[in-house]
Amino acid sequence: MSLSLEDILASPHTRRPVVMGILNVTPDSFSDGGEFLDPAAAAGQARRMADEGADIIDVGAESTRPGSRRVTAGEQIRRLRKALPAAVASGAVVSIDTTLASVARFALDEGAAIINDVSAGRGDPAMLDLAGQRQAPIVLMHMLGTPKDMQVEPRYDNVVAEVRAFLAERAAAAQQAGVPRERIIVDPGVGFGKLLEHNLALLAGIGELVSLGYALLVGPSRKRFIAALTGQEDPHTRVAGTIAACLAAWSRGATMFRVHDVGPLRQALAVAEAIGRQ
Ligand code: HH2
Repeated sequence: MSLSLEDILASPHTRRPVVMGILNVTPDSFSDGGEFLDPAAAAGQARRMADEGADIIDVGAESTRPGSRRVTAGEQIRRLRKALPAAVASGAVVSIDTTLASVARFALDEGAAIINDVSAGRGDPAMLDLAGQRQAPIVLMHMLGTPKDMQVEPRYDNVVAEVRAFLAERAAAAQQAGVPRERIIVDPGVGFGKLLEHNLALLAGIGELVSLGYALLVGPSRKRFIAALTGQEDPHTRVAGTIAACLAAWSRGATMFRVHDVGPLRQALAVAEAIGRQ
């Protein structure tokens, strides 16, 4: 059984791991672009991920891979029209992966419950106000620059301290806009303006981000840093590396995991959780 929204938000206290399955209705996502653009394929994938144990289905209609092009609100909504009801019908809680308030509003009206904003409310001045008005839980993610330029020489003096300060500031802005503290989820943004050393430092330093007191989500799924460590050039073959990153984050206090491969992570978490209970 997938968790309810309230159970999901309580995960930092209960330590029940929350798995967010990725549904990209895009032609150009880095690992699954074009696979689920067709409405029947999207519906099948939503059902499959829910069956495999996804608590949340994260539906996105714009790729944020390095160098990707922006997609207008109208085009995102067109892509979401069939995929969103299919995700809602899967029985899992649905989140909308967008930086545009008009797209998030459409998704909330269609049954989505969570906003996943990789710009942490900086992409659209109306986003945090929308989350506040609707009392919608919101994921605030760290990104250095924009998807267009984020991988061009990212630099930090202390990546963990800088990401921590950023997330604290954005969470305060969300609360200012009326989002209750317990409805804020923070995310270090693996791969968003980060070199290998930055991604590893952030995963190792998750405990310092957890100490902010918000639910913590990580999204290492199939990302490039795994290829840098293992030589796996095909993103579909990065499942084991994804699981290793999630378990490392879990052991340091993260409770929410955004992945493409729900079944394998669920199995790994079941074992890690059982050992942790001893
Ligand atoms: N990563 C991606 C997209 N959205 N949201 C959060 N909160 N955290 C992440 O790490 C994150 C995210 C990128 O991955 P993907 O959706 O697989 O690719 P694309 O952006 O190319 O669609």
